[in-house]
Amino acid sequence: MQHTPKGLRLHIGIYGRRNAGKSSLLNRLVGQKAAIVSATPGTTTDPVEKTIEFLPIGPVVFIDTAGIDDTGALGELRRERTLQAIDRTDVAILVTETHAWGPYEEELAGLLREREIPFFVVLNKADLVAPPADILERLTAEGIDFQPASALTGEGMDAVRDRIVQAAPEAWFEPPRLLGDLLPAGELAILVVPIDLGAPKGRIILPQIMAIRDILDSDAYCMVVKERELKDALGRLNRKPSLVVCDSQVVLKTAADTPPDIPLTTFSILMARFKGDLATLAHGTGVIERLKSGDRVLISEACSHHPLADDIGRVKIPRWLRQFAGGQVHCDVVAGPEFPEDISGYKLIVHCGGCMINRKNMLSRIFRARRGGVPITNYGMTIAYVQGVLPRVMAPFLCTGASNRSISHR
Ligand SMILES: Nc1nc2c(ncn2[C@@H]2O[C@H](COP(=O)(O)OP(=O)(O)OP(=O)(O)O)[C@@H](O)[C@H]2O)c(=O)[nH]1
Ligand SMILES: [Mg+2]
Repeated sequence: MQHTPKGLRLHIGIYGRRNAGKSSLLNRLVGQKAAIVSATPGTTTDPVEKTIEFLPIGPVVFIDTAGIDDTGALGELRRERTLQAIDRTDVAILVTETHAWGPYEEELAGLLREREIPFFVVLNKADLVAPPADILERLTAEGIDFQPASALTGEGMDAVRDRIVQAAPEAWFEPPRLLGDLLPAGELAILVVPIDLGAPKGRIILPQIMAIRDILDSDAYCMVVKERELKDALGRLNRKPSLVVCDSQVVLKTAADTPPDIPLTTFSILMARFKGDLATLAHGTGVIERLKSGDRVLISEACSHHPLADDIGRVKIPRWLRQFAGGQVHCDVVAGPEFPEDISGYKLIVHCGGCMINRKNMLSRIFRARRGGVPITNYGMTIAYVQGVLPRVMAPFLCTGASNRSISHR
């Protein structure tokens, strides 16, 4: 990631008056002394750039700037440099002391708005003075997001990081191909689509539709079969398919019916790569084997659907986990748009495929799990793991080198 060209990194600019704590904030965010901090106003003269890997966004450049309120002939030059830095800023952090919001901050907010650069305010030095109510009201009235924090004590820093992620444009979370990169033009894929009780009436589900579209975009083609017909379909072909993709629920049968030299994966695993971070989710499955009786697992679903009798998240996965642990595993199910704040105490998070949320949202959830030190995996990976076929369904990504990118670049 350190080799990512600067032009392909998200640029996060830090702006504000002299002495507001911009350089201190930079140092906190990058976890090292990248910029000089001192009580003398005007310490930072030229913009300081620091490139780092900032999860879940990926490679970023932080730009620390000179105070916008600098004076004198040199001060005017510094101010100019600061204003130039705005031109290369994708996300801005406006730093001010808690009680000091005024004309300079309004000017910066105006400039950022004018250029449609997403930004939020850090009300810094909250350890000294709590943000006054009138300033909070004013920011709220203007629709400006703010976060009280202290770059000195570290208070509020996680929230500042979350706000950077929220402010980052959607385009920075553009996904890799769903499967087109696994399938050369002119080649055939077989899609195994069971039509069971869970299948919606008269339709096939979104990941399957998306796969068909992506195959066509690759100038490749596909055959869609139910699991029962797969063997027969394979037998009729005079050339092997380049890829077989099946629904997780029939992965065991599909793996048995597909000769080992034909690459096989599941729709869930394609979606895990498309929506999230394949490597982290695959890594999370390692915990399943180590589960013990009494452990707690969080089952997280992004949407609230009406559970079926044999529901995957509520019935099947808890049952498998209990079998692995050889005893009671407490599974808490949370469903809906909110990912729980408190994940401490969980040994593992098993997330749904996330078909109803976007990549940015899914990556944020994975990031929160990582930050909380809780391994995370998803339904499709768990099913493949407990059925003993995870290495097989992950193999297509390992041999093509197409395994995972946490982000694609514009
Ligand atoms: N109490 C307290 N002091 C802080 C905080 N953040 C920064 N400071 C102090 O404020 C002073 C200025 O901090 P800097 O980080 O250099 O501020 P800056 O905005 O980069 O200043 P210039 O480079 O001069 O524009 C230093 O003495 C810091 O130690 C904070 O959250 N709380
Ligand atoms: Mg500074």
